[in-house]
Amino acid sequence: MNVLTWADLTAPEQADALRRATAAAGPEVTAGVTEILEQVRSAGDAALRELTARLDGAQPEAIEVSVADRDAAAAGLTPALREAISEAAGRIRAFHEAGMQPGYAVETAPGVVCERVVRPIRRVGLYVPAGSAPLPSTALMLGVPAQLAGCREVVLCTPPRPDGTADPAVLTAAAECGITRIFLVGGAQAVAAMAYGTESVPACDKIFGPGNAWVTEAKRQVSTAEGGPGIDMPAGPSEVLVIADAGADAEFVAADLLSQAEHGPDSQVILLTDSRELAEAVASQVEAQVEALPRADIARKALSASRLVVTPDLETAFEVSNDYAPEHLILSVRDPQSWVGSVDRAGSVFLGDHTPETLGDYCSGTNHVLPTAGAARFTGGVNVAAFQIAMTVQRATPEGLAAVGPCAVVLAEAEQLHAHQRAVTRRLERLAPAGEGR
Ligand code: HSO
Ligand code: ZN
Repeated sequence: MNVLTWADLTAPEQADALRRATAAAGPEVTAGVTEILEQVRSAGDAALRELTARLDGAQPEAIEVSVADRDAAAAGLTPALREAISEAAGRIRAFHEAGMQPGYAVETAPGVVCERVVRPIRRVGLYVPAGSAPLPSTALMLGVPAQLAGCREVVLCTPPRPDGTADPAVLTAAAECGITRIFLVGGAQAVAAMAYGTESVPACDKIFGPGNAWVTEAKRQVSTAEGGPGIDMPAGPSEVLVIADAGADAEFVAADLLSQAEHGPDSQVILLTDSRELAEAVASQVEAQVEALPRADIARKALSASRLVVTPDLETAFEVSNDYAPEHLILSVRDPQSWVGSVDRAGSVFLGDHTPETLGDYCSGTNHVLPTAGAARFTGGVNVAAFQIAMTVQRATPEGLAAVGPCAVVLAEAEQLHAHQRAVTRRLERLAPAGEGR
């Protein structure tokens, strides 16, 4: 890993140092996805069976997992894993529940009450990937807030294993969140099934979850089609940015960088530090630690595009980080709490030497479905509100109409929308017929 010196870089070189590998799908993925969507839309379950056999090399007995099979899955797990799933779910539930926004009502003028009422999205589709490894934690991160929101129907799609069955830990996590409708479908075909519906998979109103380029492109295509479902957010390759000072522990920083690098060859890994010694120590720690990882090959690929950058001071490091808007930001600095005010763009922030990203990935309580590719400029991660619709309700009494109606009349006049205007004036006239004053 080579170390860059921020102050020595020209502006274009600095921009280059922050550039992400493009998350946009290439033309073959775009066209391939369009074809899969079309196939599923026209042939339904038959298309799902054919695509699953061809792309996943699996032939599940049935597309849907029975609740009995779901419940039997937990028996195949070690007690430690069973307990970890429910322990993590408990903390994710506690954190997400505390963040739920109740409705509210405001009397904006005498006799005019405006309310916000919250309704669950009726049917949501959760995608739980299993590409290079099944991710039961993702089932919890999506299933818990869906359950708290009160979604009437929660559908979960996950790719089958080569023997045609589902990963038992994913099934157990789904059971933990009360999910009963689980389908053995992966990739773009899963997104197509949840968007359009097939004989067995119900069409969903909103589709959530991370996935590879095919899944991401499929979400993009179905959500931009007329009448298509909503989606959570663009979920590109995962990212971590660490800001470290001279007092940071190089061994821990390297371990955090590697935990991100092992996700995939396109994972984005960045270290910003005001200490050259620390940057060099981290570089050699990474070399030493990567050897022992079972996923060393994947991590090495990601590391080849990683950046270790020495900034003139920590303030510059925070500016650079805010420009980059990372999915995960780790502050390995002394008194990290005092730096939180300097962060205004990041998906999830981890403070100090004892808060590895891994805690947030699994079990501290926060969500791990977070904005990547710079989307932290305008959104946070998945939360209960993402599974809800905020609807407004209002009611005016005759006095209320008399109080605010004239304001609408003037604005409607300015917009030359006379039907709008008359919807108010006709009523006002009834309240105070002409000749009765006013
Ligand atoms: N770091 C990933 C989430 C994850 N890590 C799942 C382990 N399992 C994206 O935020
Ligand atoms: Zn992770």
